[in-house]
Amino acid sequence: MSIDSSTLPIIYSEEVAAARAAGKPIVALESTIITHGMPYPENVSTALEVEAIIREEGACPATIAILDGVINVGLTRQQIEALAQRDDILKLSRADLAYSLVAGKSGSTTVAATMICASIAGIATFATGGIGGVHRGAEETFDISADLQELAKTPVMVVSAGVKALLDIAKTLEVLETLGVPVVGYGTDEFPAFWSRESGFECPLRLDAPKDIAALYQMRKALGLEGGMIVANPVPEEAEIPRNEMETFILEAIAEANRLSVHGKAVTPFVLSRIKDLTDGDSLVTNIALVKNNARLAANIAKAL
Ligand code: PSU
Ligand code: MN
Repeated sequence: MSIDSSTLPIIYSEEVAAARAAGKPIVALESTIITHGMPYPENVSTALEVEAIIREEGACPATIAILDGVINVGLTRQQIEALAQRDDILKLSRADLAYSLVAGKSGSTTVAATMICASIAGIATFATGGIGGVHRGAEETFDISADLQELAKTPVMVVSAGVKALLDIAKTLEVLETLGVPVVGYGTDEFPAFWSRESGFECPLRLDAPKDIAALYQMRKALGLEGGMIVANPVPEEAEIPRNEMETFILEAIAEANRLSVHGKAVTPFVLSRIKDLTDGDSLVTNIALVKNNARLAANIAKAL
C-alpha cells in the first residue's frame, strides 16, 4: 500500500472549494474549541456566529475537523451541529492526527493539528480563542502544549487572545522566544491573558494594522524562516474579566484538577469547564466574545495577504 500527499484523505466543503478556486481569502478555524472547549449548545452557536463574522468581513471560513478518517476543510452547519453533540470525538494534535486518518476515526483538531491541516490546504490565517502553552507546574508535570512547537514549524498565523491565564504565561513567552515564534500584539504593548486584557507581561512585538501583520508574515517567508506567528488580540474591554478577579477561580480550578489527578489532554478542557462553573458562566461569555473578536481580525489579515 502506498500513501502520499496526492492520496491524502482530504475534502473541501463547497464553500471552501469555491473560495480556493476564486483565490478568495480564507480563515481556518479549529474544532477542539467546539468539542472540548465549550459546552453545548453555546459551542454550536459560537461556531456558527464566528463563521458568519468572517463572511461578513468578506472572507471564507474553513472550520477543520477529521470525520471518519477524512480531513474536512470547511464543515456544513449540520456537520458542526453533529460534532458539537457527540462525546466520542478525539482531541487531535500533531501526535495523533495521522492515527485518526488510518483508524477511520472522528476527531476535533487543536491549534497544532488545525495549523497542519490549514497549511496543507494553503490557508495562512487561523482564528482561535487562545493557544495552548506551558502549564503552571510544568517543571513537575512537563505539560507543555504541542501548539508551541507547531508554531515554530508550520507557516500559519494564529490570531489568539494571548494565552489562557490558567497557564504559566512567563514560561510560555520564554518558550516562544526560544522557538523563534514572533508574538505580535495587535494595537497593544501588553500581552493579553485570554479573559483579561492584561497579563502583567509585555508583548514582545507590536503592530497596529492588519496589512502590517500580513507584511511581517511575508517578510519571514522571504527570509526563509519556517514557522508561524501569534497575533495577540486583547478581548474587547466591555467583555473582559479583570485579571485579579480571574486568578481566584483559576487557582481553585487548578487545585481541583490536581486533587483529581487530571492529566494529559484532559487538563485544559477540565480547567476551562470548572472555571466556567466557578464564574457562573461569565468566563464562557468572555470566551465567546474574544473568539468573535479574533475572527474579525483574522478575516482582515487574510484579506490583506
Ligand atoms: N482556545 C479556546 N478553547 C479551547 C482551546 C483553545 O478558547 O478549548 C483548545 C485549543 O484547541 C488548543 C487546546 O490547541 O485547547 C490546547 O490543549 P492542550 O493544552 O492540551 O495542548
Ligand atoms: Mn498538555
